Amino acid sequence: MNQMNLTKEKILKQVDTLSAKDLAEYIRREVVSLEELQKTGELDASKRKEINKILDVYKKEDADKIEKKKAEIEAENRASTKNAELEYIINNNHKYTPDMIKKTFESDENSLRDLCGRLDISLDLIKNYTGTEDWGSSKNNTVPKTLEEIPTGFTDVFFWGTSSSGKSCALSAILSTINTGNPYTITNPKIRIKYGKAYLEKLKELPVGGGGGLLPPPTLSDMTQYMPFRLQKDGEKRARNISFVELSGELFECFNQIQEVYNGIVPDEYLREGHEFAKLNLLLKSDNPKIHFFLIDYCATPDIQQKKKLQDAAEYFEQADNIFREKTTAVYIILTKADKIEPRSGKTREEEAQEFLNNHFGNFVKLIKRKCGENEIKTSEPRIFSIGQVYFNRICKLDRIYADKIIDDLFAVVKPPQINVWAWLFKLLSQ
Ligand SMILES: Nc1nc2c(ncn2[C@@H]2O[C@H](COP(=O)(O)OP(=O)(O)OP(=O)(O)O)[C@@H](O)[C@H]2O)c(=O)[nH]1
Ligand SMILES: [Mg+2]
Repeated sequence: MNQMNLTKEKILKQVDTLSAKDLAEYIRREVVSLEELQKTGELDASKRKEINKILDVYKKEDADKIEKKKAEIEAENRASTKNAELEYIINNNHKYTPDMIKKTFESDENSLRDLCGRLDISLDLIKNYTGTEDWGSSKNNTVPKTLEEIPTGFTDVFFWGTSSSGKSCALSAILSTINTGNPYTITNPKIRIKYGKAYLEKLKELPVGGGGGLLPPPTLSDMTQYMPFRLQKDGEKRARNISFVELSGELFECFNQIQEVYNGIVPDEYLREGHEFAKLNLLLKSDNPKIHFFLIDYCATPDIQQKKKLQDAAEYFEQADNIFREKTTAVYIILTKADKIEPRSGKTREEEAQEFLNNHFGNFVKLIKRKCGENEIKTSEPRIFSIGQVYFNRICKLDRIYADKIIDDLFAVVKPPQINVWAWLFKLLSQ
């Protein structure tokens, strides 16, 4: 084919010499029309027929091109709608649970895979999610029922916090970090009743790294958990005996009722066996050394309720004076869900946290510090804590950095059990 750059006038002068293909091409490009060619009288019938044949092929090619383009645009639209949907879900993931996600993508595994890929979480966590996993929180054997039953030689570490403040998740992060075996070892203590064992086993399964793991479900309201275990650090000769106590969030309702309804007096029903308040009282009475972690929820809504409940608890601690006695060795205040703090420019997350605590929980923090000072109990400035990235409320990509800090605190405060030389000699001689 020649250059195909003739003007209409030139084409019309060369109708008999230009090929049918060239003429058809000029018609396709709308430089000239078939009628104009015919009017010159130079277009013979066979050439016209041939031009029409070529134009039919061109028409079909053009129609195919249009169809292809249309299909491409539709696919792009579909992808951008899907993309927008995935973006929305990612940015608002706290509004979803894993089962909602599972249902949304029931018949679209590709998008589910895409979503999990973008969040870097395991697809199986969503696919296998049932919401009814057994977390070993059967009501049997969760706490000792009498003073004699409380294992001796342990340091009891209490985790306080209103409902949903992150107690179970923090425990899971700490126990899973210990369970990595780096640089710690966790073993079962040799005690008759295996308190809270099934729950502890489940909590320590949260994977560090990889595609994330499942967080514990909300704890039943009437469920204090008592979990004794042995903790050892590489290079140390002896393990420490520790019991983690997850207190029920319901206790804070009790503190609130004591202040608001019962004029500061603990009602008899709270002291009956089986009541969460009675369980707490019993555990506080033991001779074991005690550490208390008070968890404050950065994300609690409405925050005012948490503030009120902590204030009521603080008033009760003042009056009952059974938390800051000599058996308490350390008290810490921890602001949970700190990954949700978005520091303003020039500020660190820690600074934002201090400001938040001063503005909202100043009285509570002051009271705890004062009581610790009066009783020579170890404490530190309130700290932040996070379990890592949380998706769909139940899936976590664990970041062990904050858990490691709490474990450091435990190693600093909890002493390995002393060897009783006389008991050891007696045992040796009586063998
Ligand atoms: N972003 C973020 N969310 C968290 C964190 N810790 C806990 N959560 C969320 O808070 C929810 C409640 O946490 P839990 O550990 O169950 O709270 P809890 O204090 O044990 O609650 P109850 O035992 O039911 O009173 C979890 O399901 C998570 O979705 C955290 O560090 N970061
Ligand atoms: Mg819980």
